[in-house]
Order: sequence, then C-alpha cells, then structure tokens
Amino acid sequence: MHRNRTKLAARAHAVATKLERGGIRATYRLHDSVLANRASRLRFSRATPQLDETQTRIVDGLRAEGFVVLPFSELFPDPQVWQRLEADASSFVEETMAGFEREAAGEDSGLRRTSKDFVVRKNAYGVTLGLDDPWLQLATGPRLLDLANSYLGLWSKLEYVDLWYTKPSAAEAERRSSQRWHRDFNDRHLLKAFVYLTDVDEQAGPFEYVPRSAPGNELGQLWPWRPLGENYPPQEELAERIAGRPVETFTGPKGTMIFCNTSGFHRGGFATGKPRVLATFTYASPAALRSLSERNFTLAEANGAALTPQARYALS
Ligand SMILES: O=C(O)CCC(=O)C(=O)O
Repeated sequence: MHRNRTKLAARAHAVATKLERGGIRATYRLHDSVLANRASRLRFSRATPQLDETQTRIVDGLRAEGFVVLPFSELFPDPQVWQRLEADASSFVEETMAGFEREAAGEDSGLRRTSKDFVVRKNAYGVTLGLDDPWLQLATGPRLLDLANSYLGLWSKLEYVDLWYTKPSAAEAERRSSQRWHRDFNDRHLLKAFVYLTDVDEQAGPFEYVPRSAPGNELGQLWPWRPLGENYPPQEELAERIAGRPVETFTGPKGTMIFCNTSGFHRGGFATGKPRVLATFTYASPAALRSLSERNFTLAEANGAALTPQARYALS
C-alpha cells in the first residue's frame, strides 16, 4: 500500500512537473512574441538611440560573432569612472579575504555564494541596491544601456549586477556547472558584460566563447536554445562538433571588458592557479523576467527623477 502510494505520488509529481514546465514555456513564448516584448520593442523603435563609433562597433561585433572585447577605457575614457569602480572592487576583495580568514577559523564567513560555491559574490540574490551603487549606475547609464537595447532591439531589463571572486579550484578538480560549455537558460537573446578587475591569464579561469553560436547564428542549431531546453550538452560531443572552429579564450589585463550573447556556448571560471575578480551585468528581455529568470536585486526606495526613461524601465 505504502509503495503504491509512493509510486502514485512520484507519477503525480512527474506529471505536475511536466505541466509546470509546459506552462513556463508557453508563458515565455507568449511574452516574447505578443505581450511584454512587443511593447518594449515598440518603445525602442520610437526612440532609437544615437550610438557613437565605439558603441556601434560593439553592437555590430555582437551581431556578427556574438562577442566583443575591448579595454574598459575605450568605452569610458574618464579615469575617474574607473577609479570609483576600482575602489569599490578593492573593498569587495578585502571583505572576501576577511571572510576566508573567518572561514578558516571555523567561523561564519558571512560570504555570499550560490550553488556555484567556487564563486564568492558581492550581491548574489536578494540584495537591495540604491541608485548610488557604482555598478548599478554604470549598468543603467546610457553608454551601456543604449548599446544593450540596440543589440537586443528593445528596452531591456537589467536582470543581474554583481562582482565575483572566483577562488582557484584544487589542481585535480573537474569542471563544474558554468565551468562547462552551456547556453544560458534566461532568454533567447541576452547580453552579458564582464569587466575584469584582476589580470586574467589561463590559470585564473578566463571566460571562453564559441563564436557564432548564439541563436540565429551559424552554430545556433547546435543543441539549439529553447525555453527550459538542454542547455548543457554532452561536453565531448560538443567538443567534436566544434573541432577545428575558433574558440575565444578571453585572457586579458585588469580593465578588459567583454560583451557576449551568452545564449551562445560559453564557459569559464575554472581557475586553477589564481583567483579571478570581475564585475558582471545581464540585460534580458521583459519576457525572460516574467517566466524564466529572476532579478538578483531589488531597488532601494529612491527618487527615480534622475533616471532616463530607459533606465527606469530597465530597473522596473
Ligand atoms: O565564470 C565564467 O567565466 C562563466 C560565467 C557564465 O557562464 C555566465 O555568466 O553565464
């Protein structure tokens, strides 16, 4: 009797999961094609931003290859912008080091991590950010937001803002989670920006990308992106399918900035010899936030008067 009930419960659970997943997929598709994204595409088409030469080069590069890499100072030439960010990054690194010491002493470290325990995060999930947060300001300023919206062809949502400290894994460690090739689950097209805050060489777990693997590009049909699809394909099979093709490995000095459509295949953070510190932002469509993903922060009660309509939308 007990066994039957257990079997029945398991079947009911499987059916419920299937229905739930079907519902999430349908919600995503509806918002992508008709509801949320349509309105945000319209907003974009009514006020297309004027991009300068650097922003245009980034958007064109993203469309062609799915990634662009450049020095942060090319997009933000004012050294004060970098100094402010670097000061904040230094505090994060100091706090992380202090947390590691507490951890080593068997105390509560206070460090923020998710299931990806090799990464310590400044924000992780559930944090409240104010408009004075330097990274939030950067991500919602027109230099980044205009190019993100132009690439995505809509008024995007800022979904994720964080700093990561990636701790080196043991020498014999195997690649885990996002250290393995995958497509991000969040959206059919999304834009991530990474800013290296330390020098990143092969031993610091550089970010890597398979050019032209985003949906709609040449390799977009390789284990194609689908809502709740198979986003981590068998790694050896993938390696065989992309053999002989270029793979971008983004080693670079502190201040390297990478833009990438991570619906294409990417991996990184497999640090083996030294830590890697970076800032990361994600821009996605409204449909993604309504169905597949979750914003990692809430905006502190703020007078949004200083925000552009695009920034207010990105944070709403
Ligand atoms: O840590 C890395 O370089 C990979 C990050 C990643 O997979 C992601 O942000 O989606």
